Amino acid sequence: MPEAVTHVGSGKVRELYALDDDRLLLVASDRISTFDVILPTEIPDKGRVLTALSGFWFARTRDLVPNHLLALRDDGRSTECRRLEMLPIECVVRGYLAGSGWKDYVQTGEVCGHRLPEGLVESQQLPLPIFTPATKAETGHDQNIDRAAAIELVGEERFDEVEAVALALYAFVSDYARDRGIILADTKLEFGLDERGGLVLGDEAFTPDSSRFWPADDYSPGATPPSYDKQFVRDYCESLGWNKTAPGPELPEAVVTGTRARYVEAFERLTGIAFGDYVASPSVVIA
Ligand code: Q0Z
Repeated sequence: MPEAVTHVGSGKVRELYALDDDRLLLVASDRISTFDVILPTEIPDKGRVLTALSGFWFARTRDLVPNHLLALRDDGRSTECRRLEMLPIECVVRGYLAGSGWKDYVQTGEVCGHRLPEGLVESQQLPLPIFTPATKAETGHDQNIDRAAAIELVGEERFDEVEAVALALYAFVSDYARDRGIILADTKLEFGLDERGGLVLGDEAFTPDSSRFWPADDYSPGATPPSYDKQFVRDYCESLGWNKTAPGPELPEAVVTGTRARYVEAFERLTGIAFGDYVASPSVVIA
Protein backbone atom coordinates (compact mmCIF):
# COMPACT_ATOMS: atom_id res chain seq x y z
CA MET A 1 0.00 0.00 0.00
CA PRO A 2 1.56 3.37 -0.97
CA GLU A 3 1.30 5.84 1.87
CA ALA A 4 -0.81 8.93 1.26
CA VAL A 5 1.34 12.04 1.42
CA THR A 6 0.09 15.59 1.09
CA HIS A 7 2.22 18.25 -0.52
CA VAL A 8 2.36 21.18 1.91
CA GLY A 9 5.00 23.49 0.48
CA SER A 10 7.61 24.25 -2.14
CA GLY A 11 10.93 25.98 -1.65
CA LYS A 12 13.13 27.05 -4.55
CA VAL A 13 14.91 23.72 -4.58
CA ARG A 14 12.99 21.60 -2.03
CA GLU A 15 9.53 20.16 -1.46
CA LEU A 16 7.72 19.55 1.80
CA TYR A 17 5.08 16.83 2.37
CA ALA A 18 2.98 15.84 5.39
CA LEU A 19 3.29 12.16 6.37
CA ASP A 20 0.78 12.45 9.24
CA ASP A 21 -0.16 15.00 11.93
CA ASP A 22 3.26 14.83 13.57
CA ARG A 23 5.69 14.12 10.75
CA LEU A 24 6.89 15.89 7.58
CA LEU A 25 8.95 14.68 4.64
CA LEU A 26 11.52 17.16 3.35
CA VAL A 27 12.71 16.28 -0.16
CA ALA A 28 15.82 17.94 -1.61
CA SER A 29 15.78 18.17 -5.41
CA ASP A 30 18.79 18.50 -7.72
CA ARG A 31 17.72 22.00 -8.74
CA ILE A 32 20.28 24.78 -8.32
CA SER A 33 19.77 28.51 -8.04
CA THR A 34 22.25 31.26 -8.73
CA PHE A 35 21.74 34.99 -8.38
CA ASP A 36 18.32 34.00 -6.95
CA VAL A 37 17.17 32.32 -10.18
CA ILE A 38 16.52 28.57 -10.50
CA LEU A 39 18.39 27.24 -13.51
CA PRO A 40 16.79 24.86 -16.03
CA THR A 41 19.69 22.37 -15.68
CA GLU A 42 19.93 20.12 -12.62
CA ILE A 43 23.11 19.02 -10.79
CA PRO A 44 22.87 15.23 -10.34
CA ASP A 45 23.07 14.18 -6.66
CA LYS A 46 22.99 17.76 -5.30
CA GLY A 47 19.88 16.95 -3.26
CA ARG A 48 21.54 13.81 -1.87
CA VAL A 49 24.67 15.71 -0.84
CA LEU A 50 22.63 18.37 0.99
CA THR A 51 20.44 15.78 2.70
CA ALA A 52 23.54 13.80 3.72
CA LEU A 53 25.29 16.84 5.18
CA SER A 54 22.22 17.95 7.15
CA GLY A 55 21.84 14.46 8.57
CA PHE A 56 25.55 14.30 9.44
CA TRP A 57 25.38 17.58 11.39
CA PHE A 58 22.07 16.73 13.08
CA ALA A 59 23.62 13.52 14.40
CA ARG A 60 26.74 15.32 15.66
CA THR A 61 25.05 18.32 17.30
CA ARG A 62 22.19 16.60 19.11
CA ASP A 63 23.87 17.10 22.48
CA LEU A 64 23.97 20.86 21.82
CA VAL A 65 20.29 21.06 20.82
CA PRO A 66 17.63 18.49 19.84
CA ASN A 67 16.70 18.48 16.14
CA HIS A 68 13.78 17.42 13.95
CA LEU A 69 15.49 14.46 12.22
CA LEU A 70 13.61 11.17 12.52
CA ALA A 71 15.01 9.17 9.60
CA LEU A 72 16.72 9.40 6.23
CA ARG A 73 14.95 7.55 3.44
CA ASP A 74 16.73 5.09 1.17
CA ASP A 75 16.53 7.50 -1.80
CA GLY A 76 19.11 9.62 0.06
CA ARG A 77 17.28 12.86 -0.64
CA SER A 78 14.28 12.62 1.73
CA THR A 79 14.30 13.41 5.45
CA GLU A 80 11.48 12.33 7.73
CA CYS A 81 11.17 14.95 10.45
CA ARG A 82 9.14 15.99 13.46
CA ARG A 83 6.59 18.66 12.68
CA LEU A 84 7.42 21.80 14.68
CA GLU A 85 5.96 25.22 15.28
CA MET A 86 8.63 27.21 13.43
CA LEU A 87 9.91 30.46 14.90
CA PRO A 88 9.28 33.46 12.60
CA ILE A 89 12.97 34.44 12.32
CA GLU A 90 15.94 33.19 10.33
CA CYS A 91 18.81 32.57 12.76
CA VAL A 92 21.99 33.63 10.98
CA VAL A 93 25.46 33.42 12.50
CA ARG A 94 28.36 35.22 10.83
CA GLY A 95 32.03 34.61 11.55
CA TYR A 96 33.16 36.53 8.46
CA LEU A 97 31.88 39.65 6.70
CA ALA A 98 30.12 38.59 3.50
CA GLY A 99 26.84 39.02 1.63
CA SER A 100 24.24 41.27 3.26
CA GLY A 101 26.42 41.54 6.38
CA TRP A 102 29.17 43.17 4.37
CA LYS A 103 26.66 45.44 2.58
CA ASP A 104 25.10 46.60 5.88
CA TYR A 105 28.56 47.18 7.42
CA VAL A 106 29.68 49.37 4.52
CA GLN A 107 26.52 51.49 4.78
CA THR A 108 26.20 51.77 8.58
CA GLY A 109 29.23 50.29 10.36
CA GLU A 110 26.80 47.83 11.96
CA VAL A 111 25.18 44.47 11.23
CA CYS A 112 21.85 43.83 12.97
CA GLY A 113 22.76 46.35 15.67
CA HIS A 114 26.24 44.90 16.26
CA ARG A 115 28.65 47.85 16.06
CA LEU A 116 31.80 46.50 14.37
CA PRO A 117 35.37 47.82 14.35
CA GLU A 118 36.21 50.40 11.66
CA GLY A 119 38.27 49.44 8.62
CA LEU A 120 37.13 45.86 8.10
CA VAL A 121 37.43 44.58 4.53
CA GLU A 122 35.10 42.27 2.61
CA SER A 123 35.25 38.63 3.75
CA GLN A 124 37.32 39.51 6.83
CA GLN A 125 36.97 37.36 9.91
CA LEU A 126 35.05 39.11 12.69
CA PRO A 127 36.62 39.52 16.14
CA LEU A 128 33.89 37.12 17.36
CA PRO A 129 31.00 35.41 15.55
CA ILE A 130 27.76 37.41 15.76
CA PHE A 131 24.09 36.41 15.75
CA THR A 132 22.33 38.36 12.97
CA PRO A 133 18.65 37.39 12.72
CA ALA A 134 16.46 38.16 9.74
CA THR A 135 12.77 38.16 8.99
CA LYS A 136 11.42 35.35 6.80
CA ALA A 137 10.34 36.83 3.48
CA GLU A 138 7.74 34.79 1.54
CA THR A 139 8.98 36.45 -1.63
CA GLY A 140 12.10 38.54 -2.12
CA HIS A 141 14.93 38.83 0.36
CA ASP A 142 15.04 38.22 4.10
CA GLN A 143 15.53 41.47 5.99
CA ASN A 144 18.22 41.75 8.65
CA ILE A 145 16.83 42.89 11.99
CA ASP A 146 18.31 43.92 15.33
CA ARG A 147 17.83 42.33 18.74
CA ALA A 148 14.83 44.54 19.63
CA ALA A 149 12.98 43.68 16.38
CA ALA A 150 13.68 39.96 16.82
CA ILE A 151 12.44 40.11 20.43
CA GLU A 152 9.17 41.59 19.14
CA LEU A 153 8.78 38.39 17.08
CA VAL A 154 9.89 35.65 19.51
CA GLY A 155 10.13 37.22 22.98
CA GLU A 156 13.27 38.04 24.98
CA GLU A 157 13.76 34.68 26.70
CA ARG A 158 13.47 32.73 23.45
CA PHE A 159 15.73 35.21 21.68
CA ASP A 160 18.48 34.76 24.27
CA GLU A 161 18.11 30.99 24.00
CA VAL A 162 18.29 30.79 20.18
CA GLU A 163 21.19 33.22 20.09
CA ALA A 164 23.22 31.13 22.54
CA VAL A 165 22.36 27.85 20.78
CA ALA A 166 23.04 29.21 17.29
CA LEU A 167 26.45 30.57 18.37
CA ALA A 168 27.32 27.22 19.99
CA LEU A 169 26.33 25.33 16.82
CA TYR A 170 28.39 27.69 14.66
CA ALA A 171 31.42 27.27 16.96
CA PHE A 172 31.16 23.47 16.79
CA VAL A 173 30.68 23.16 13.02
CA SER A 174 33.14 25.92 12.06
CA ASP A 175 35.88 24.28 14.18
CA TYR A 176 35.07 20.89 12.64
CA ALA A 177 35.17 22.30 9.10
CA ARG A 178 38.34 24.36 9.73
CA ASP A 179 40.18 21.18 10.74
CA ARG A 180 39.23 19.82 7.29
CA GLY A 181 40.37 22.87 5.33
CA ILE A 182 37.00 24.54 4.95
CA ILE A 183 35.92 27.91 6.34
CA LEU A 184 32.28 28.23 7.45
CA ALA A 185 31.87 31.96 6.77
CA ASP A 186 28.25 32.13 7.88
CA THR A 187 25.16 29.98 8.23
CA LYS A 188 21.39 30.26 8.41
CA LEU A 189 19.53 28.08 10.92
CA GLU A 190 15.82 27.61 11.49
CA PHE A 191 14.42 26.59 14.84
CA GLY A 192 10.99 25.44 15.94
CA LEU A 193 9.23 24.41 19.12
CA ASP A 194 8.05 20.91 19.99
CA GLU A 195 4.67 20.17 21.65
CA ARG A 196 6.18 20.96 25.05
CA GLY A 197 7.66 24.30 23.97
CA GLY A 198 11.21 22.95 23.78
CA LEU A 199 13.61 24.48 21.25
CA VAL A 200 14.40 22.17 18.30
CA LEU A 201 16.71 22.69 15.31
CA GLY A 202 14.76 22.14 12.06
CA ASP A 203 14.95 22.56 8.30
CA GLU A 204 18.37 21.92 6.72
CA ALA A 205 21.55 22.68 8.63
CA PHE A 206 25.11 23.48 7.56
CA THR A 207 24.62 22.67 3.88
CA PRO A 208 26.12 24.68 1.01
CA ASP A 209 22.62 26.10 0.33
CA SER A 210 22.23 27.43 3.88
CA SER A 211 25.85 28.36 4.54
CA ARG A 212 28.87 29.94 2.90
CA PHE A 213 31.68 27.38 2.70
CA TRP A 214 35.04 28.66 1.47
CA PRO A 215 38.12 26.57 0.70
CA ALA A 216 40.59 27.70 3.40
CA ASP A 217 43.56 27.46 1.00
CA ASP A 218 42.15 30.21 -1.24
CA TYR A 219 41.01 32.53 1.55
CA SER A 220 42.26 36.08 1.48
CA PRO A 221 40.49 38.99 3.22
CA GLY A 222 39.58 41.86 0.89
CA ALA A 223 38.56 39.57 -1.95
CA THR A 224 35.29 37.76 -2.64
CA PRO A 225 36.25 34.14 -1.97
CA PRO A 226 35.11 31.61 -4.57
CA SER A 227 32.03 29.73 -3.39
CA TYR A 228 32.96 26.12 -2.63
CA ASP A 229 30.07 24.72 -4.65
CA LYS A 230 28.64 27.27 -7.08
CA GLN A 231 31.70 29.04 -8.45
CA PHE A 232 31.74 27.24 -11.85
CA VAL A 233 28.06 28.07 -12.28
CA ARG A 234 28.56 31.73 -11.34
CA ASP A 235 31.64 32.11 -13.56
CA TYR A 236 29.81 30.52 -16.50
CA CYS A 237 26.75 32.75 -16.00
CA GLU A 238 28.98 35.85 -15.77
CA SER A 239 30.77 34.82 -18.98
CA LEU A 240 27.44 34.86 -20.84
CA GLY A 241 26.60 38.41 -19.82
CA TRP A 242 23.19 37.07 -18.66
CA ASN A 243 21.10 39.81 -16.96
CA LYS A 244 20.35 37.59 -13.92
CA THR A 245 16.60 37.57 -14.41
CA ALA A 246 14.53 34.43 -15.12
CA PRO A 247 14.80 32.32 -17.15
CA GLY A 248 18.37 31.35 -16.37
CA PRO A 249 20.69 29.73 -18.92
CA GLU A 250 21.15 26.00 -19.51
CA LEU A 251 24.48 24.80 -18.13
CA PRO A 252 27.01 22.98 -20.35
CA GLU A 253 28.03 19.43 -19.42
CA ALA A 254 31.46 20.48 -18.11
CA VAL A 255 29.92 22.98 -15.69
CA VAL A 256 27.43 20.34 -14.47
CA THR A 257 30.16 17.73 -13.96
CA GLY A 258 32.53 20.15 -12.26
CA THR A 259 29.80 21.46 -9.95
CA ARG A 260 28.64 17.95 -9.01
CA ALA A 261 32.25 17.06 -8.18
CA ARG A 262 32.53 20.10 -5.89
CA TYR A 263 29.38 19.12 -3.95
CA VAL A 264 30.63 15.56 -3.54
CA GLU A 265 34.10 16.81 -2.55
CA ALA A 266 32.61 19.11 0.11
CA PHE A 267 30.64 16.18 1.53
CA GLU A 268 33.63 13.83 1.56
CA ARG A 269 36.05 16.39 3.03
CA LEU A 270 33.66 17.44 5.79
CA THR A 271 32.41 14.00 6.76
CA GLY A 272 35.29 11.66 5.84
CA ILE A 273 32.61 9.36 4.35
CA ALA A 274 32.77 8.18 0.72
CA PHE A 275 29.73 9.54 -1.14
CA GLY A 276 29.13 6.09 -2.69
CA ASP A 277 28.81 4.65 0.82
CA TYR A 278 26.11 7.23 1.56
CA VAL A 279 24.19 6.43 -1.62
CA ALA A 280 24.37 2.70 -0.80
CA SER A 281 23.12 3.26 2.73
CA PRO A 282 22.10 6.81 3.77
CA SER A 283 22.08 6.03 7.50
CA VAL A 284 25.90 5.85 7.47
CA VAL A 285 25.90 9.61 8.14
CA ILE A 286 23.88 9.27 11.34
CA ALA A 287 25.36 5.98 12.61
C1 Q0Z B 1 10.24 23.96 6.91
C2 Q0Z B 1 10.53 24.66 3.61
C3 Q0Z B 1 10.79 22.83 2.07
C4 Q0Z B 1 9.31 24.55 1.54
C5 Q0Z B 1 8.18 24.61 7.11
N1 Q0Z B 1 10.19 20.26 11.03
C6 Q0Z B 1 9.39 21.24 10.51
N2 Q0Z B 1 8.21 21.51 11.08
C7 Q0Z B 1 7.40 22.45 10.58
N3 Q0Z B 1 7.71 23.15 9.50
C8 Q0Z B 1 8.86 22.96 8.85
C9 Q0Z B 1 9.76 21.97 9.34
CL1 Q0Z B 1 11.25 21.60 8.61
C10 Q0Z B 1 9.12 23.78 7.67
N4 Q0Z B 1 9.97 24.85 5.94
C11 Q0Z B 1 10.85 25.34 4.90
C12 Q0Z B 1 11.10 23.46 3.28
C13 Q0Z B 1 9.92 23.38 1.19
C14 Q0Z B 1 9.62 25.20 2.73
F1 Q0Z B 1 11.36 21.68 1.79
N5 Q0Z B 1 8.72 25.26 6.05
